[in-house]
Amino acid sequence: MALNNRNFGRTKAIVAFLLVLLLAVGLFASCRDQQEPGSEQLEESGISSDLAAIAEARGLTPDDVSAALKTYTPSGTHDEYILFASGGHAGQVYAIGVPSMRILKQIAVFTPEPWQGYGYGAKGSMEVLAGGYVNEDLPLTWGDTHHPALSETGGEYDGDWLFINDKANARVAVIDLRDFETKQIVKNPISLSDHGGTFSTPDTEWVIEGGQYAAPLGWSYSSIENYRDDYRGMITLWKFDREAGRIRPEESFAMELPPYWQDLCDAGKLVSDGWIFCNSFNTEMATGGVEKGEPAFESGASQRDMDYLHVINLDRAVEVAAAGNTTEVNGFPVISLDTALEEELLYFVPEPKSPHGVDVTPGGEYLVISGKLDPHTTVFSFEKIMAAIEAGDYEPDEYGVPVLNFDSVMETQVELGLGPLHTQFDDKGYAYTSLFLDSAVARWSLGGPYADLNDDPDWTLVQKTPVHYNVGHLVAAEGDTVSPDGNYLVSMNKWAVDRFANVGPLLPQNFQLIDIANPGATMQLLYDMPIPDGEPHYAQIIKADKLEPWEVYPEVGWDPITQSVSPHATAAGEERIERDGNNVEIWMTAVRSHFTPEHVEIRKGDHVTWHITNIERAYDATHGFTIPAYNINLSLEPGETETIEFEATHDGVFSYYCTEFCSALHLEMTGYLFIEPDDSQAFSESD
Ligand code: CUK
Ligand code: CUA
Repeated sequence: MALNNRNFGRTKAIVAFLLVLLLAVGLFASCRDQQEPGSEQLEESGISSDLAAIAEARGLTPDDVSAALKTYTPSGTHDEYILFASGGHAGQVYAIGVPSMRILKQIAVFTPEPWQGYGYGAKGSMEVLAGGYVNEDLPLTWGDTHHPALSETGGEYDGDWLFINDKANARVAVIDLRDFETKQIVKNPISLSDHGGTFSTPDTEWVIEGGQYAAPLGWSYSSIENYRDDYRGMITLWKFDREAGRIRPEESFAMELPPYWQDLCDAGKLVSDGWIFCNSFNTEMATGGVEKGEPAFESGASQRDMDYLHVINLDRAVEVAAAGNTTEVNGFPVISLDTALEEELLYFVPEPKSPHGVDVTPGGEYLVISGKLDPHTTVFSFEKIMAAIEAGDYEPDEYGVPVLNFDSVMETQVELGLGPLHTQFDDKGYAYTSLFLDSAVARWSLGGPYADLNDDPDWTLVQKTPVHYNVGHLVAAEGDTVSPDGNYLVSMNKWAVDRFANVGPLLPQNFQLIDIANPGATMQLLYDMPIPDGEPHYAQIIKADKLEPWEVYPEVGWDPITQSVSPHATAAGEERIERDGNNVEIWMTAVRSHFTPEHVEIRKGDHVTWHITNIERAYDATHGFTIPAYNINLSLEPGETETIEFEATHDGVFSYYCTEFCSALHLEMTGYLFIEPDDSQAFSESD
């Protein structure tokens, strides 16, 4: 009850605060002509407002003040949405609060991350990272994350899992949203790079990983002279096991595609559930070689007026794969192009002009595709595509793939501006398309079943708002679901140029938060957020209350990889060191403010297995653990058990300590690892 009273008092205070600020905004709006807020007007209005004085002193316009009001999130209050953004070549994922745009976490995925103890000795994370190596001899310590995909139930984000691909090395990672940690990385068995991933089917049965740059399948070699015969595109369907929280490679499969460069994909939903759509470019099959006098890719791959939208019958492909009608490539089942054609799994739709991306409307009725070199966006009707397939309204392309008649399946084209790329949707019948060359976001009205949701004419550009600069993807709240929220839009800009203080020639990217809630009003730019760490491509925004992450691990001794109690969980009083020949095994506990044991005595040449359990149950009582020189750093969240394993190759005295400032006596949370020289007469071998 006392708590409720406090909350009530707090709510009253917030309401009063907003009223004063709104008065100030109204006041500024009345002197909008001048743009510069003037103290005279403030005084004339009879409101002597400290807040207005602050706004004036800072040179804030009425728009600035309203943007501040819409984004300011007082200390202790939480954001309404969480945005999961790829970290681009940082190889990670960001979790960002919306509308505050506060970074809440950088989730380590393809790149080791010492604070989280990811890839710095913790055995589970080392194994997750190693799961994505192309080859044991070629450890990979980064990725180029592109498209995060939240798991879905019935086409709605369910807040359970997050997937993301690594374009550079063709890998897919699985992140568990109970603890926001990466649990699995799978390497694509047939391709060395990808792009059209990850996208989730409406019930997360499949995680889509489409290819991009064609190459011989199975990581093999063939000369570029053999491009048309030996180089291939692909799409991989990873089977996701929700119970286990893992991709099942043994139940997954791929499909061979012509050597066009498949770009982005999207899963059908509702009326188009069971189908997958991927755009492509370079159906010219340009092979580059500018240094040899051949046309450069940038011109060679932009000759034709049309490329091909790939329309893939997922449901039937699953049946074909399950029936074993596949060939093995690198031990992985692949539906050959011939089989795909025989089984009628693949169709093409001509799409203008150097297309990028394909976005399915919330009800699944339309596919929106923009041509980078075409000022229009093109809308295709799924119903018309099905009818054209049914009617045999197609001609085969060079590889025998049926190409549907453009005019038969096109619903409409909407002229938006220069360099249209990606599209998102709201709940009011509007679509939002990024315009790379215009550096703008276009709002346009949909038709068909969306026509009655707003008063604007169907399929019409309504408004454009400038962004800064060179927008790639944009993302709307719940924007890829069957029921977008229509609240916020984030423009993910590639360039920042002059938006922030100069920090040298490598500039941050710029996320710009835009208010799209009111269809009658201008889309309002609310906030600029620099991203100083890699180039995020795509993001998804989920309602924060759909996420139910743990505050502490459910039980003491928790292994976050198996999500169950570790066999090496150690309770207070059970700490011990055991030796078996050269194998030393240590069971340690961590609690504010000591490790037990504090002395660990071993010999050079020992093989060390070291288990540490954080026996805390208090929220946020994380301990770290590092051993100098051995490249080890762990993060032990409350309840967590971690294991490290290493060879004691160098003798000396090593102070291990807790790397999280956990308590007043954190500096005392330390101990000595004594590694005796193997020859007890010599202090150090190199002496
Ligand atoms: S791509 Cu980056 S702006 Cu990799 Cu999704 Cu379009
Ligand atoms: Cu535990 Cu610092």
